[in-house]
Amino acid sequence: MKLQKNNMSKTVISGIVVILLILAIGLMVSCNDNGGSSESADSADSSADTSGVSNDAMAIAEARGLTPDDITAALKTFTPSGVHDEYIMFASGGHGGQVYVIGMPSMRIIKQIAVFTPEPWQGYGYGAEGTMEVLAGGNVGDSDLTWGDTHHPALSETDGDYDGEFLFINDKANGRVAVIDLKDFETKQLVKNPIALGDHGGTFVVPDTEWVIEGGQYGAPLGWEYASIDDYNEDYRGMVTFWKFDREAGRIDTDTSFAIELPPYWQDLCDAGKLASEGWIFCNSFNTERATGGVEDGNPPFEAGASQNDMDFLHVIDKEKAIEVAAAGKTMDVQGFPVIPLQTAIDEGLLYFIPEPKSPHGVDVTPDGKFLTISGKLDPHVSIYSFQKIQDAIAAGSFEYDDYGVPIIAFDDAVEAQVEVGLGPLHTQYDDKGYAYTSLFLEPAVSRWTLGGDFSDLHEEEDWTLVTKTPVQYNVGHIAVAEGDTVSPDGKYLVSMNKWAIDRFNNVGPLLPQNFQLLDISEAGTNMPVIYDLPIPDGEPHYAQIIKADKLDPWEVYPEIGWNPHTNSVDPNVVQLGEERVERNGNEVEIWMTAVRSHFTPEHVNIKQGDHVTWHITNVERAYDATHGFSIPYYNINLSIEPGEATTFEFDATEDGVFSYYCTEFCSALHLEMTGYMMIEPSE
Ligand code: RUQ
Ligand code: CUA
Repeated sequence: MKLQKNNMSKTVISGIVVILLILAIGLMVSCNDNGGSSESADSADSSADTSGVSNDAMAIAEARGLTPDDITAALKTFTPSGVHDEYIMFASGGHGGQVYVIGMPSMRIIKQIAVFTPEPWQGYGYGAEGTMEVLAGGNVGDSDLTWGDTHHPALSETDGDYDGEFLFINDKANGRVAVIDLKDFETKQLVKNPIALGDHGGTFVVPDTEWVIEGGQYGAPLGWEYASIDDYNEDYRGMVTFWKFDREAGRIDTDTSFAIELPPYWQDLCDAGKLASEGWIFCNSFNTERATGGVEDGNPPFEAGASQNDMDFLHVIDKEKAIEVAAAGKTMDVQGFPVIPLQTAIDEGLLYFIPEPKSPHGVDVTPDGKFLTISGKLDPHVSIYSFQKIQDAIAAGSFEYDDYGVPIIAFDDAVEAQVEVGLGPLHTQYDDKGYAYTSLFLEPAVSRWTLGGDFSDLHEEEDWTLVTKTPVQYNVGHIAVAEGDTVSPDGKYLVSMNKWAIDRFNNVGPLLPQNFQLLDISEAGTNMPVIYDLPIPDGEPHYAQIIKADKLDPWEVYPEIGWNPHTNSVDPNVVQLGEERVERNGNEVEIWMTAVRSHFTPEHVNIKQGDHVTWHITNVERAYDATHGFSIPYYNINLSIEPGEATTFEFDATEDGVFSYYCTEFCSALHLEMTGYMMIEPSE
C-alpha cells in the first residue's frame, strides 16, 4: 500500500516536473526577449533538450521534499544568472533609515540606497562633501541625526503613472523627506519639516509630482515649542505639508512649499486623488478622542483612550484651493515656514471631514480616482467612499461640525459600500482585474475583494464582495502590487510585507528579520499562492512601490569625467589624467588625485601636523562597474567613487604618523597595490 502510494506520487511529480520544465524554458526565452542577456538566451537554447533533465529534476525534487506547488513556485520565481527581473521594488528599510531595491519575481536584493543613515559601501556620510551636505540638510537645529525611520516610498509620476525618474521617502521619527534621483540611485536631498518633529502620512505624490505630500502623526505644538499636555486641545496641533517639487532641479523647493494647520488628531496615512479625484488629498486620522495618555497617573493608556470613538475623521483637502490660499499669502509663520491656519482652511472651504471607522490606518484611492478605500484597524470591514458623493455632499452644504469648526460630511452621504474582509485590515492595493487587496494584520492574511463601478466588467464575481484570502507568515502590514498606486496597475505580483517571521527562517537569535512574501495574483478567482519568502535583515519595512523595470533608465557610468552627482555637472575640481598635483598655501594643503585601475596618483602625500587638507579625487574610468573606493585610517574617511565621479573631502591633520590609503573595491588583479602613503610630519 505504502509502496503504491509512493509510486503514484512519484509519477505525478515527474509528470509535473516535465511539464513545468518545458514551461520554464518557454518562460526563460520570453524573459530574454524582455532584456535578458544574450548569453542566457544561448544557455536556454542549449538546454532545450529535456531528456534526462526531467529524471534529475524529479530526483532533486524528491530528495528536497518539494511538493508540486513548491516546484511551480520555484519555476515562477527562479531567474537564471544574467537574466534581469521584470519589476523593481523600492521598499522602505524602516528604522534602518534606508531603501531596498529588490528585483521581482526573483526577489533578489540588488541594492540598498543610503538615505537617512550613513552607509560605508556607498561612502555616504564618511567624508565625501556632497553626501555630508545631504545628511546635514536633514539635521534638526544643533542635532546631527544619523538615522531615520523610513516608511513610505513614492515614485515620481507623470499623468498618474510611475515615470522612473525620482523616489521620495519620509522619516517618521524626525519628520523629514528625502529625494532620490533614479539616474544614479543616490539621495540628493533631505528636507526637515520646520513645523513638526515627526510625520507619517507621506510621502505621496500628486499625479504629476508637482507636490510631495507629508502628513503628520502625533499631535504637538507647531514648531516643537513647549506646551503642557494639559493644554492639548488648545496648544497641540496636527498638520499636512505640501512640498513643491522642482523636477528640473531634481529638488524640493522649500521656498514655495507650505503646510496646513489641522486639529490635534493623529493624522495617519494620506493618498492623492487621481483622474476623477485629481486635485484632492485624503488623510486618515485616529485619536480624534484626543487622549493624552498618562497611564502612570491613572489615566487610560493611549491604546484604550485613543480607541473609544466608533468613528475617526478622514480629512478631505482641496489641494488646488490650498495652493491658491498659500500663494495669496493667507498664512501664518511658523519657524519661517508658511502655514495656512486652521480657521483659514475652514473659512476658505478647503478642509472637510468624513467619519471613518474605527482607528483607521490606510486610505487608498482606486486607479480611476472614483473611490477611496478606508480600513479601520478595529473594524473587520473596509469602507469604500465615492468621490462623487463627497463632492455632492460638499455642494449640498449640510454639515455637522467638529470641536474646531471643521465641516463634517455624514458617513452615509459619502459611503458607497462596505466589505467585510477580516480582522485588522490595514492597507489596500488594486490590480488590473477589478480586484482590491487588503492586508489583514490580525489574521494574518491578504484578502482579495471585488470593486464595483466601472471595475464591474473586469471580474466575474459580484461587486464589493470578498473573493478569497491567502494566509501569510506573519502579521502583514503594507502590501504592494506591481504598479499598484498608478492609474493603471499591472497586478501580476503582490508583496506582503510581514512584520514577524517567527519560524520561517533559521533561528538567528532573538532579533528576527522581517519577511517579504511574494504572491502570484495573476490568476482571477480564488488562487493567489505565496511563491517566495525573502528575509529583510533591517529595520521594519513599511511600504514599497513596484515599477516595471523597463521604465527605469539609470546611468551606467557618470556622463562625463569629473561628474559631481550633487550638482549634476562637471565639478570645477575635476582632475584629469596628468593634472594630478599637491599644492600648499601656508598650512592649507590641496590635493588633486586621479583613480584608475590600479593606482592612485599621487602615491605619496606629505602633510604637516596642523595642516588643513582639502582632497579632490576623480575616478577617470569609463568602464561599467569600475568603481574605486578610497579610505584613510584614523580620520574616518571612506569614499565610493563611481566611474566618472569627482569627489572632495576635507579634514584637519590633527594626528601625525604614516597612513596607508587604499582602494576598498577589489577592482583588478593589482587592486592590493592600489594604495599610497599619506605621511603627516609632527609639528615641533
Ligand atoms: S504604515 S504598516 Cu507607516 Cu501601515 Cu507601517
Ligand atoms: Cu581600485 Cu581596488
